[in-house]
Amino acid sequence: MKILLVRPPRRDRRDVSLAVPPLGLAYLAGALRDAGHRVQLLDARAEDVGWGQIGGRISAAGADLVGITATTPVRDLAARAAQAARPHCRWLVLGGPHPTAVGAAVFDEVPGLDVSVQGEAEISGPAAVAWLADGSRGAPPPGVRAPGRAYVSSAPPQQLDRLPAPARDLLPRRGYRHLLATRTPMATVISSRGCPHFCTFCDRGVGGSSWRARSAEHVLDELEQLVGAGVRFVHFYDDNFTHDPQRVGAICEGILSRGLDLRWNCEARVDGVDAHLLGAMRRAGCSLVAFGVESAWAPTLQALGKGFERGAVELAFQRARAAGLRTLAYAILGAPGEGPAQVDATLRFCQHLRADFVQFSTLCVLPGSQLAGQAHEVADVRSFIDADLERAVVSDLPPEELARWLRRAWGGFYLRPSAALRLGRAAALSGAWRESHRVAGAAAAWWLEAATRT
Ligand code: B12
Ligand code: SF4
Repeated sequence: MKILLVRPPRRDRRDVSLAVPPLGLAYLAGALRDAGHRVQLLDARAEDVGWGQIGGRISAAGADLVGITATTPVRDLAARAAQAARPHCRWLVLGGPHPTAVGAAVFDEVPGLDVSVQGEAEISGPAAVAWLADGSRGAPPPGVRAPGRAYVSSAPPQQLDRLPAPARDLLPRRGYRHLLATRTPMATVISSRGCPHFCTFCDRGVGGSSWRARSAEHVLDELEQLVGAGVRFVHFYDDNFTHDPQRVGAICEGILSRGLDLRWNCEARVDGVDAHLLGAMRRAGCSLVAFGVESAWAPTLQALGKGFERGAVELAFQRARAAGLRTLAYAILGAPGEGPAQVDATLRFCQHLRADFVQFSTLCVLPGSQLAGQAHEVADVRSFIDADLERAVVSDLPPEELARWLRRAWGGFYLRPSAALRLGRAAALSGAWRESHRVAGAAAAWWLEAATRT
């Protein structure tokens, strides 16, 4: 069968985020190709394909089946892409975190779908295609949801080393950038899936709560292939990269013993690293670790289910700095229960940590997260990096005031000469400077809008 996998276009010019490779679609493409299908991948975001052109591009692919990926903040864009695709294909399929989180409701949100695939799709994706091609006879396979039919969930693959490799050859050659990549070209890698922790804002619907890892050897083989193909920087997007420190240690040793000329970043929990591991990571080319800091206020950390205290955050940042690593802190401002004093404390905490970069957000409710089950007032507060996303924000602070704090947070951190220089250097090294006029424009527009509202 001829299959086209699609990441929908950007909403509009307000979306200034850099595009990183849609690795989930690449994994799915690899599995579909292994099952004997002819697969194409259209990453409209990276290729700058707009809403005016998407229908034409889909039609030109001549696919029997079109598969679209969706996260919740862009679910309406998936619906729009589905509408554009419907006249040009026989079967229309949706997959990704959003359909996984909302179940049968997706058929009302995205009209015209034949099926949605829930969870990881390397096994259920090809099974869905076979079921459709066979006339949709009998019950849909596990993990595949069809309108009006009974649904049976699928178990996520356990032996990750046996999964087909992501079909990166189907991705566009240009268009991918990560602001914190210190070299180009960059790639993303997922070396493990799932996370056993229970942060209340996190939707682990796709990866699940059991941590599954690829072996160090398997990861190293992928890194070696990437380096062979000219890649010089990798961002590990695992939910919990350092969950097994021994495995990370083996990856680090392998990078050195195989002589891989690679720099890389990863995401980690503050309680998942120690000085020894951070030192090994640094020696193996790690340049930055991103940590979820969230808040300086203990009751917020507890309410968010983080499972660590402020002291653990301080220790992790100290150790990372001592190992020569740069750090990114993810901070959440104005979670329920927080007033101005607590938000201000978090801003001061980020400076006290001497984080090299901070990403300030508000607390958003995602379907599939524990927060979604709790009653709350929802507001509409966005910063310039997520101005285009549909997001439900919860806070006890009035929206105007939360917006003011967000503005103060970004400005207070990045308008310091040292941080501004760091940001400029990051933009230059990562190639993001090419898009900096768009980001700067969006930041200025957001700033002005917030200023005129207050
Ligand atoms: C890398 C990443 C990003 C990247 C880019 C994402 C991308 N897809 O290109 C960046 C940094 C830009 C990003 C941004 C954001 N992200 Co993000 N991100 C991730 C992360 C860490 C890894 C994604 C990944 O590669 N996973 C591994 C692959 C194997 O899984 P997958 O992508 O889900 O794909 C599998 C299945 O979903 C399925 N599938 C996917 N697409 C399709 C399509 C079809 C047709 C089929 C059949 C199947 C299918 O098959 C794939 C293979 O098994 C995930 C967490 C996670 N562990 O997945 C969060 C995650 C996807 N992000 C999330 C969120 C909320 C955001 C932000 C809103 C963050 C913010 N600012 O608050 C923004 C919004 C971005 C947007 N426009 O949608 C949520 C989404 C939850 C939801 N219900 O939608 C996640 C799940 C994190 C979480 N646990 O809460 N993100
Ligand atoms: S936020 Fe990170 S640590 Fe917390 S549950 Fe999600 S993936 Fe795990």
